[in-house]
Amino acid sequence: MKPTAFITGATSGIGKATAEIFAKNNIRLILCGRRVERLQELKTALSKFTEVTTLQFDVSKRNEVEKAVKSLPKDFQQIDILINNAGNAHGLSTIQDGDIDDWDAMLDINVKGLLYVSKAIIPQMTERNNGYIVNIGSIAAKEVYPNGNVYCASKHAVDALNKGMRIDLNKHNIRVSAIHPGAVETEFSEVRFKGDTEKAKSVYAGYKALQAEDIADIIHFVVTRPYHVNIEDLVVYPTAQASATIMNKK
Ligand code: NDP
Ligand code: 8X3
Repeated sequence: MKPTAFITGATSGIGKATAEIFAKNNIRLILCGRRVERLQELKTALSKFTEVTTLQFDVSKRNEVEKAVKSLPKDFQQIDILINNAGNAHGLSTIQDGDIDDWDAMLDINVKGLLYVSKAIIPQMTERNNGYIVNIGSIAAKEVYPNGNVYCASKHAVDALNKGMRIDLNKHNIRVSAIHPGAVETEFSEVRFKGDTEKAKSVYAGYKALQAEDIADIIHFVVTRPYHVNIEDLVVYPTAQASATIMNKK
C-alpha cells in the first residue's frame, strides 16, 4: 500500500516542492495550509500522480488543528509520514527593538504549531508502532545570528523537540529526523520583511541560493531510506554559504 504523508505549509516553498516530489513518487498526500486557493490548485495539479486531500487550518490555533485532523476522510486517516514544515520568520530586529506580535507569531507557529500538529497525529503512529516525522528546522536551530534572536530561539526549540521526539518515540519504532536548511529562495523573506519584495529579493542576490526543490529532494531521500535507518538531522547550505553570517556574494 502507498504511504500517506501529511505536509504542513504545502502552499509554498519547501512544503509545496515536497508535495510535488512525493506525488511523483507514489506517496499519497494530505496538503495543509491557510491559503485555500493554493491548496485547491495544488490538489488539482498533483491528483494526476497520486491521491490528494487538503486541510485548511492555522497551525497555531489548537482547536483548528484538532478539528482538521479529525475531519480527515477515512482513507486518509492513517498517516505514515508527517512533515512539520509550516513556519516563518516575522521581522529581523534587535531584541530591544523587536515587535512582540512578531515574537508571538514565531513562537506560536514555529514551536506551538509544530507541537499541536504532532500531538494530533502521533497517537495513531504509536498505536501502529510505525511512522516517520520530519521536522524542518533551520541553520537558525544551530546558530544565533544578529537580529535573529526569537526566530533562532524558535528553531532551537525545533532542534530540541526533534531530539526529544526521537527519544520518547523510540520504543514505538517511530523515526524522527530534522532538516536544517541555510538560505532557500522561497516566500520566506517576503514574510520576514512583511511584503517588502525588494528587500526580500536582496537576500538571494549575488549567489545561487538553495531552491525549494533541493530541500524537497533531501526530504524524499530521508524518508525513503530502509526502515532501520534513521537520519538524526542534516544541515544543508548553498555552496556560497559557510554559516548563518558568512556568505560569498558576488
Ligand atoms: P514559505 O514562506 O515559502 O512557506 C511557508 C509555509 O508555511 C506556507 O505554506 C504557509 O502557508 C505555511 N504557514 C505559515 N504560517 C502558517 C500558519 N500559521 N498555519 C499554517 N501554515 C502556515 O517559506 P519556506 O518554504 O522557506 O519555509 C518552510 C519552512 O522552512 C519554515 O519552517 C522555515 O522556517 C524553514 N526554513 C526556511 C529557510 C529559507 O531560507 N527559506 C531556511 C531554513 C528553514 P499559508 O500561508 O498558506 O498558511
Ligand atoms: C531561514 C534561514 O538564515 O534566514 O531559517 O535564518 S535564516
